[in-house]
Amino acid sequence: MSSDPFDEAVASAAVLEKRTGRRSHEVAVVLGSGWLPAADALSASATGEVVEVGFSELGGFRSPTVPGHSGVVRSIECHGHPVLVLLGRVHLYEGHSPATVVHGVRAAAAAGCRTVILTNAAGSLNARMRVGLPVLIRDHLNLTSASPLAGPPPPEGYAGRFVDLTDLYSSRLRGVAREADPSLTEGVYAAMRGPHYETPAEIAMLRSFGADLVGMSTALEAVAARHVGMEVLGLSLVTNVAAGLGESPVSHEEVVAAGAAAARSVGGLLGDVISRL
Ligand code: 8IG
Repeated sequence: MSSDPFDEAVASAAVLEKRTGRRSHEVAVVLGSGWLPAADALSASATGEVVEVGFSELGGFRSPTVPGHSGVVRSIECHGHPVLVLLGRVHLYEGHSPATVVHGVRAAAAAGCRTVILTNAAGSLNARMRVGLPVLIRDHLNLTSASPLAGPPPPEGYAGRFVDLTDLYSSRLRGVAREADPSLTEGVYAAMRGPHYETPAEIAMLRSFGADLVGMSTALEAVAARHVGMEVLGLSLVTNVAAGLGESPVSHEEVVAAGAAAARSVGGLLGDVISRL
């Protein structure tokens, strides 16, 4: 296989076309920890055939090692839109390169998607953003020290590496999401490398930086999506209060449980947003 990540994405998209029988997809949804039950709620509302393809069949994908992340891509028809649902992602903290972390987003773009909905579970630094609530990402702080655009310049036919990130989390799409749910609030997402959670001092620092949410994903995928011209919507599900702000230590089990509890409502939200695209 070619070692160029953009070529690998095109190769994955070709397999997707063959296996799903759908020539092109319009929307990609990347599901983070806790969002798996929401994907099932979304798939249940799909019309037409639901096709699943394992990451291992697609080339360029790696199998997730985190509970709550399966490794399949689902192709569904949702409110007339062909949608690729990526169930599970991989993270820098699993030892992967930035290029591997964003492979799914680049493959979705190569498969025709012009819109990507990036979901994640996050800790909250803002008392208004309570456990169980979905929050729109308004902007991010990429504190991972990594970029999917580091390395050789992108090949011929792609934008250059110096990508503008103004309005990265599309204000238009945030407006669409608020039409679906007017109670949605917006916040700034701080992306950390992890996998350890923060110290209370680090959380105090992030608050002073203007962060409302903290997690270990999404930022690199958003940058890669913008680079290939996709419009990005980011949705965090608050699953814990950040370190030092709540009564209990942070645990991954609490993340998965909060996701399961919110599954139906956030699954409905995804479908509602897609129906308005
Ligand atoms: I869910 O509190 C989730 N992911 N870094 N800190 C970091 N990542 C997270 C947290 C958190 N909660």
